[in-house]
Amino acid sequence: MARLDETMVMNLVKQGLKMGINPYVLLEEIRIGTDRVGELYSKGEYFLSDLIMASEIFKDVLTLVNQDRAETTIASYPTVVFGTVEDDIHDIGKNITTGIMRYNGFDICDLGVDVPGYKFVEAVQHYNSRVVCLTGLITESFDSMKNTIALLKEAGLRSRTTVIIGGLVNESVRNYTGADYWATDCTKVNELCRNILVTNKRIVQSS
Ligand code: B12
Repeated sequence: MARLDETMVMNLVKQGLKMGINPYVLLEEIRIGTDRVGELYSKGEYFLSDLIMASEIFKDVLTLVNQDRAETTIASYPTVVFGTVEDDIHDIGKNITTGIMRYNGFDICDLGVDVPGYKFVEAVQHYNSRVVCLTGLITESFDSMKNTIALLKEAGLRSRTTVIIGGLVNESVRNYTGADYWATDCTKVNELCRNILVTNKRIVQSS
């Protein structure tokens, strides 16, 4: 993956599936590869096109792995509303995260990028969702996250929704925006959502 050799990645994944390796283990390997691509980009060894290429390979792997899983039962959880917040168009991480979540059986309503707060509110109302995931990578996105959460509160939805933020975020951003959780590791979100949705737990209450 770090060499961006799509043919080799696809062949290895096919081989792994044939050998009965848990597809999630394969996906995790690929994700670690995408992190390596990110590091090489940060060092100036890779270009933006390489990052985009990595996300395309990841998408193809997800398609392959999901085909293989067509026969298995997919657990049914309430729809998770996901989107990159207003003014922000970064979606590589969002696409990887939603891909992994879909693979894990979550039904995702992906609103796309540059999503105004009211669209999240409408989607939560429409799907009766209990989890909202917001992606943001630029400083301006923190205000958009805060605004989205304020609109959820205004609509009377905040107490029954858990808001998880991801991207270039940390505890201070979580605190500033009023979100319940933050995560930069997309694999953590599955466990988190399962806990919230299956056990009906809302661990941090902020409204
Ligand atoms: C790729 C990229 C772009 C691409 C985006 C392409 C695309 N389709 O996404 C393009 C070229 C379009 C772009 C544009 C801009 N960018 Co840009 N971009 C990046 C870059 C290089 C990589 C981001 C990325 O995709 N990383 C890889 C993914 C996999 O990581 P990730 O998004 O963090 O996602 C991971 C986790 O966070 C998690 N995750 C993601 N979302 C969620 C959500 C939840 C709920 C959870 C649990 C987890 C989760 O899952 C992923 C895997 O673990 C970063 C620099 C960097 N090193 O981060 C700058 C960066 C984010 N960009 C930056 C800037 C400034 C811009 C521009 C304003 C540039 C400009 N002057 O025009 C514009 C903004 C346009 C806009 N309005 O949004 C700055 C932001 C600085 C800041 N603090 O504001 C950065 C940090 C670069 C820098 N050092 O200056 N950018």
